[in-house]
Amino acid sequence: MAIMSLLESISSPRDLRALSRRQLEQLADEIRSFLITKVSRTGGHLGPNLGVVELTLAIHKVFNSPTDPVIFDTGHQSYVHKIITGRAGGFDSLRQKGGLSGYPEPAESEHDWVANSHASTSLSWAEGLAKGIRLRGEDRTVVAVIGDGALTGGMAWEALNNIADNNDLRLVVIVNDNGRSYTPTVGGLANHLAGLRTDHRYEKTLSLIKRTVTRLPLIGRPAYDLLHGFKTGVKDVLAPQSMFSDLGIKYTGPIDGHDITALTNHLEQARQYGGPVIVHCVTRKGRGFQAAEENEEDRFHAIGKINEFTGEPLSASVQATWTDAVAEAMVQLGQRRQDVVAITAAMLNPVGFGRFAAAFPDRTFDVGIAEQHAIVSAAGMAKAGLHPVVALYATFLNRAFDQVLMDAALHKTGITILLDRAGITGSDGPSHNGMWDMSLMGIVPGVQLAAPRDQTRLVEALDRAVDVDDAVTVIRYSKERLPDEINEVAHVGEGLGRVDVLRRAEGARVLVVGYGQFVGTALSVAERLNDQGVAATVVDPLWALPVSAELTSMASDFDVVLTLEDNLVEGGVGQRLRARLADEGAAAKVLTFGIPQAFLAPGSRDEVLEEIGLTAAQVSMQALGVVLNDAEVEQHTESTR
Ligand SMILES: Cc1ncc(C[n+]2csc(CCOP(=O)(O)OP(=O)(O)O)c2C)c(N)n1
Repeated sequence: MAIMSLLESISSPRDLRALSRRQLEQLADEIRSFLITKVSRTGGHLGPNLGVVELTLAIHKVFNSPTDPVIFDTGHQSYVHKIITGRAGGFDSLRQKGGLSGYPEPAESEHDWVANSHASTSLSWAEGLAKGIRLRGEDRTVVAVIGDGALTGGMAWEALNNIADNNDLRLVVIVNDNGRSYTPTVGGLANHLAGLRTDHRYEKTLSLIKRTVTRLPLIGRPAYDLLHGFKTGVKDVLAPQSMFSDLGIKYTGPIDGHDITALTNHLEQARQYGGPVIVHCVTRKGRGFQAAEENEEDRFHAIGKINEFTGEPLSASVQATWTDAVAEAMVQLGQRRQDVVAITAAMLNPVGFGRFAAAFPDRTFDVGIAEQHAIVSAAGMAKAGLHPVVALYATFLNRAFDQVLMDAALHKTGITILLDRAGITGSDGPSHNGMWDMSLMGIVPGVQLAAPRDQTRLVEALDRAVDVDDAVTVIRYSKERLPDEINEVAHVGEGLGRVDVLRRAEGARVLVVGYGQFVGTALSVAERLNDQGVAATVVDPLWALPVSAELTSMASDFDVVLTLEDNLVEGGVGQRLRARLADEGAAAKVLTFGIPQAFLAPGSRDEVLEEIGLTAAQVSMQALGVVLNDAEVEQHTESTR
């Protein structure tokens, strides 16, 4: 009982102020136990949060949130911040419908300034806030916490470029350096941070200098200038100076990110400096949880439900995922085709490229959290005679839209983009649903997009994609389990125009069009309609984009066409098909079922689908109303527009 007493006494950052160093250390221990117990039951980003316990305590001890805005880059490591800002009670419902968000969420607390989750935006947010605060003449400091992984994203460097030019911005940038993104962070920046971290001669000399400096009665700018002078003096002989200093931004570190005293001292100095300061903290991802610490590759970046003592997954699934199927297909492809290369943006294992990397290390490129670069780099490799396959989570393609459009597509480069986690993903909240990709890709000239319904169709699509050397091919698939094989009973057309008939009903007036993960739903809708005496045929256009002449011609033979998609209705197959049918003067009425243009609240995938009316039961009920009562057709069509 007594062991939880400190944590229970914390309901706001103010409560930290009176705590001694020993009490803060005890609180850190309690928070770690709390996190392990709670997150092992709900799933979530355990490792990153275990790494920032002391850091977050020190931030809230030194700064005055929410007056001083604290921005966590990506936001997956904001659990400790949530605990300290009065939300410990919400952890039983973490990432669940109506529960605590897995990311910062302004609707939850005034201490959350930004609802982020796509990486590398924190420094731009912080720089903007700091400029606003400066112009309004307010006495506030902005704090941004950015990981070494997020620092590989280009936006972070765009922000630093601007920060370096504004030496009176009240901004403290904390680099949370654990050497890891999902897996170890790669690239020149990672090497540079590692150099700073590991050069012991430099560290020793610096600590001597710092001890001397902190003994001097100097704070703020004079202390920094003195320290900087010393560091510049020793840099050439001892170790590379931080590239941040070279940019003209004050830099301090590396600091032990688990030493609360060192952290609070450095942060206090940075606060008093009155200009932008980078505080480089070295932390250990997964710290304090043995199972995580022993997992060198990943350190429990994101977990499902686990045993809180052993770290073993509670429900080890035996059913394969789409990602597993991609992993398998890529290895086979790599053996057959020497020109195929794999590109990942810091997510080698999550996108299933680990096996390809093991088999073909020279042909695998992890570019860091750099989706834009990934696409243009792929275009460059294609021009050099390779066939790059870039795998991203569908939501992160949003960032690279211009690069797909103006670099890859305009230049007619043969690249393949694999979009994992397409469609509703659910518990990561509005930003992680893969619901924009098709609508965006649909306006890019020349793009061909497949949404396979099973493993056979996935492999076929991939084989075809790597044969295309003058256009961008996109293949999207769900986070869900890989469905069993679904064979066609007939098909029309070939190649891009092929449409598989999955269920044929004699005399049917209704056509159900489904693709990808929604083929199962489409079949179930048809069955339900059939049970109500309405015959329906089901087809799968294997290549969802562009909408083919074959699909259009087929649809024109029906009175009512239902399109079902795990993508926005806006810009989806249904809307495009409706437009094509209208152009051709066909009478078929198209009812479009898909994701509404809205930011969807977190929940499980099933809960979200229910919420937006996309379960088979809901779709068939709606469709039935329309089919049985023609007058409702117009109304329904309007409401889904
Ligand atoms: C634009 C974008 N791409 C990819 C991701 C997926 N992602 C989430 S966290 C993460 C790694 C972040 O590493 P780091 O910033 O070092 O934080 P750590 O988890 O190590 O504390 C990645 C790649 C993302 N959130 N946003």
